[in-house]
Amino acid sequence: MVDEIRKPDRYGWTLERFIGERQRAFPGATGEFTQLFQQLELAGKIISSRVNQAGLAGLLGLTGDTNVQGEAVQKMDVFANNTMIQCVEAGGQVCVMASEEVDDPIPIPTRYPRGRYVLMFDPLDGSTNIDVNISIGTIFSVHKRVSEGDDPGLRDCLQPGSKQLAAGYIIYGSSCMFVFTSGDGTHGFTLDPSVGEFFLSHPDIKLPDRGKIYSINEGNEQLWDPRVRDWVKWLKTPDKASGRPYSSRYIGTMVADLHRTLMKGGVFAYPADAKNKNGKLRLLYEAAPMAMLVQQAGGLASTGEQAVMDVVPTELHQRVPLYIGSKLDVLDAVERVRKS
Ligand code: FBP
Repeated sequence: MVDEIRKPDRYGWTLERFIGERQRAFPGATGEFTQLFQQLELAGKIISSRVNQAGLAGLLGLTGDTNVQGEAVQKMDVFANNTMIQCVEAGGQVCVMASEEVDDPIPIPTRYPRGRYVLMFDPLDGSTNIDVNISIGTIFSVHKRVSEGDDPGLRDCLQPGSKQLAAGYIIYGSSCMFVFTSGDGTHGFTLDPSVGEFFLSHPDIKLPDRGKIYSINEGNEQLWDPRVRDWVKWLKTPDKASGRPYSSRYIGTMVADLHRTLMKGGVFAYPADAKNKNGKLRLLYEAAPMAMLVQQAGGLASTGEQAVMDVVPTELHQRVPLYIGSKLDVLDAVERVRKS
């Protein structure tokens, strides 16, 4: 099965066909999973087209509101958030959603059927880069419903990353790509706007065990724990044998920094610091989905103390420190920053 997929004709394998083929391999598959991905795909296409025209469509700039994270809300954040909800809520595959832009779990209107999946997402990651035409993205995580009865909600959202059925991101960059995993490798699809379809372009992405790039906001250096400072200093210290010094690359959009890390290897980090006691990135719809994607591509994701996928969430918008990327680079980081 996988070998056949590795040899696809690029223009023959759309995202929909790829997922459909896989679903057919599952006894009892109902097609609901494929339908959910069709809705995510549609949301990605709509957001991509609007991102490309944001300057013309009056969608740049702030709304004047502040979200649950205490961040100024961008007009495109609202557009992307509404688009995700509207593309998914009526399909009948999802029982509850959660978004970075919404305080509480998002119920499915009672006029629509509820399904067995839970969808959590960051509708537009990299808000600070929207207005300056730098790559941004949408991140999503899919779980199975755990609650029974008529009231799906927070309990269905607060599941560890290891329980994810699927995870992915859509990057709006020089090209628009849909990168996802459903636990059987990480695969990338590129949007051909002239056809309006995502085509398989990066089957079975694999990170090198060690990279040459480190990615961290060094502007926070003074706020870091001395162990983190020492680790970054170590990465910059020349040592031929271990390929140091590493090069520094930091875009400031997690999706874009992780996409580069998936393509080229290396390590991305957003540690805890004196200002962000638990780091900045959110567990359920940023760190956990990225952890599943990277692990399925042969890499690792740690909080510095434990695997990101093992963190049991207690709050919808909780944050975690993050060290993620090539296996050996993340192990080097953890060895140096670990407290316990
Ligand atoms: P949102 O834009 O979705 O709030 O995401 C947070 C984020 O922008 C990440 O994409 C990025 O990695 C990080 O914050 C950048 O933070 P900083 O500007 O502190 O380096």
